[in-house]
Amino acid sequence: MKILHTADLHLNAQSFERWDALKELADMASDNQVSVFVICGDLFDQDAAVEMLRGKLRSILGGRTFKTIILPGNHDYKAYRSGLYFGENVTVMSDPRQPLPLKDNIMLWGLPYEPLSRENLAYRLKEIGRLMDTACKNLLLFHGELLDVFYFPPEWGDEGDRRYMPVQLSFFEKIPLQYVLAGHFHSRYLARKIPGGGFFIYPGSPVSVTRREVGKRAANLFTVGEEPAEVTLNSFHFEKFNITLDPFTVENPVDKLKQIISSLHHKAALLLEVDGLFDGEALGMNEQMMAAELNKIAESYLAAEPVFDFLDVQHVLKDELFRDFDALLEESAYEPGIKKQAREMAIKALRVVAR
Ligand SMILES: [Mn+2]
Repeated sequence: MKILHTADLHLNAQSFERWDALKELADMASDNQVSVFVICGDLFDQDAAVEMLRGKLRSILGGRTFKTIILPGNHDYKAYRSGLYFGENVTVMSDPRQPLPLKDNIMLWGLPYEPLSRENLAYRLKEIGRLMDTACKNLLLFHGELLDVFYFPPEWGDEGDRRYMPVQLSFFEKIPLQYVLAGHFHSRYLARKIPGGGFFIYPGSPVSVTRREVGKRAANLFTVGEEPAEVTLNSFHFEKFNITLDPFTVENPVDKLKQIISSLHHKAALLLEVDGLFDGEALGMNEQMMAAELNKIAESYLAAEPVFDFLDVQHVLKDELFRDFDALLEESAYEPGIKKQAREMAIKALRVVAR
């Protein structure tokens, strides 16, 4: 039995690219003859959105050959009041003690988000574990933080510094389950083995929600009984590039930027940073021209104002003081790497006095 696993779509009324991502996932589930499509939390950006967006959701998930299972996350757990209709074949997992039996002896369990401490959560998991039949293949849907792997708040979405359903891999060790299908971790796809057997998988957000989610997005498309597997999506995402200028190479940053843009995914938005030092005379450009030129090329691909932190140091390169220093440095026996560092330090220092 095939399952497609995602989380953290953060649907709202404004961000159309997130709806496109949902559509892409649903089509992927159909094309791959998936039996179940699971969304492990934060399908909606906020509780209030659900009432407005249910109809649109039904139009994408309704009439499909697969079942869709939704787990409430920390952003939307208050929204799923009982009786809400999301479409034929769409189920919300709202009771941690009530599994959903699927074919081939597969049992789906869901732990909807609730503000639990680490200790209470460990207890809750033990309790669910006792209800599981070891003759079945048990899968748990979960939305929260895996403390073993990442403890670094920027890797989650916009969450502040609270802890959300914090677990450790060891919590699952003695529970008879084969997979923990998780959500909440946005940065990227991540799969870990649970000691004692089974996998814990974060698929990463399927569409960039914050600018920290850079690079192509992914999902987990796997067959029950086999290893989880990352699939790459063609959804909207941010791409971050940094160009560092070097006054001693002839490569023009304008050409480099053209290269970057020509290989940019059609749904990517660019975050650009250009820093370093350049020889304006050699390139025939001053700082203003450099900024204008780079802006002109990148303009229609930029997600935000580019960060330009470069300096034209042609006046230093021509200064007698620097040339004397550079000649002495050349004669010295230092490694090329050290020479390069020393040269840059000299340029930065001499900027202040060079004429
Ligand atoms: Mn979340």
